[in-house]
Amino acid sequence: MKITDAKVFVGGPGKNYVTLKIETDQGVYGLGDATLNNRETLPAAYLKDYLIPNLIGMDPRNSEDIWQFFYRGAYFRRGPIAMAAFGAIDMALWDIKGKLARMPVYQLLGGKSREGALTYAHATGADLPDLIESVASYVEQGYKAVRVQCGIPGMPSASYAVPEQPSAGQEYITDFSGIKPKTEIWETERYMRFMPDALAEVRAHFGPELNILHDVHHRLSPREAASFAKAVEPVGLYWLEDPTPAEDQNALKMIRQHSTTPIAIGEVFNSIWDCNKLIENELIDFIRIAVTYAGGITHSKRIVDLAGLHHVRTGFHGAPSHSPISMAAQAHLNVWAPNFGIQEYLVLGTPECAALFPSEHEMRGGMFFVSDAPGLGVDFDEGEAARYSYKPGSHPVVRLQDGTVWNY
Ligand code: CS2
Ligand code: MG
Repeated sequence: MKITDAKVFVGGPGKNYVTLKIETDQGVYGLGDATLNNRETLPAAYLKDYLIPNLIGMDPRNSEDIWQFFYRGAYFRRGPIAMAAFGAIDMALWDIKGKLARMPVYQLLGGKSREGALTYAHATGADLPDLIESVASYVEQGYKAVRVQCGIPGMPSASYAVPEQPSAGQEYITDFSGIKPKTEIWETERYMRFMPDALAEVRAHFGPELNILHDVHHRLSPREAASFAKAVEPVGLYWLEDPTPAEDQNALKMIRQHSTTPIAIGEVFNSIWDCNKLIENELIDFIRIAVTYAGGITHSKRIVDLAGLHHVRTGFHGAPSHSPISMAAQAHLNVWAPNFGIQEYLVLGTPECAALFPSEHEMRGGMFFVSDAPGLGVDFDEGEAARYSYKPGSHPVVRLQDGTVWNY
């Protein structure tokens, strides 16, 4: 069996999804997602210029060997661009494998450990009443877990993930006006004074059952993060995400020594070598990798297995930049993983998105249920894809009030 062709498409409704389609001499094809938010053309070029010419002629069933060939063969290993490109190939090969076996991918991983996967939504508010309204709307829809982000009084611009206008109903979004980013102003002291009380109010309002998550988005120093994690202990967070920038992994020791608030990290990691020490030293509680830029199912499964040995559960990244293909790959891992925790899930269910990526996977009552279709269970309509093309966009860049560049 041989790979005969592979194509890359960039574009989608409100997103620059990078979709890979691998074709074989047996008529079976596989789909993968290489979307690296706001850097989408790069994994696409890596695939087209370096990987696809080597892929043609390979046996698609040898997904492990193909992964090793690209990873070791590149010499310059790791990095989000390369790993997203390998990730898309790997997903597509598992898709093909499942279709050949006439089984959903979760069966090839070891079958179902649970029926559905707990997911969390993003609630945001320009202020606390606005946030409570946003959380309430998700609770009404049946969500049992919600990530909460709130505007900080007196902060000159909306903080991470908070819309500029109250009740604007918008997520933090990529700004598609071009590649020059907007500036967001950040003030740690105001955040530290306001946020623990705001989280306590959300807890008081919704009671003990709701799983409340919060994302610091890398903004604090180790000492500040330790103090914050301690201050929010009475709230009983499901997790505190990215309290410090993830490069300095010693910072996590400081947090651990001062608090038992569960810590989630890893959305910017792209290999097991970025998180093996954090996992082995049991400095985190949830690993936030994404199957896209952590090298696909093959490599992510290695990370999940290592995490399982150390009481670390999964909490895969599921920002809106993930296409339904990588969300499906994660859903198959989620129903299988013995150490599954939660899945970040943003509403992808627009009619345009469903038309581009038809699937029978189902989101119901805050849980994601994977379909029994063979492979990943998501298709890709090339006719629909022709409607879209790449649009340059950017995240904001963060500065302190004096102009110092800070962490987005
Ligand atoms: C965020 C991400 O979902 C999350 O937890 O931290 O959405 C992050 O801001 C984006 O993926 C960046 O592209
Ligand atoms: Mg995050």
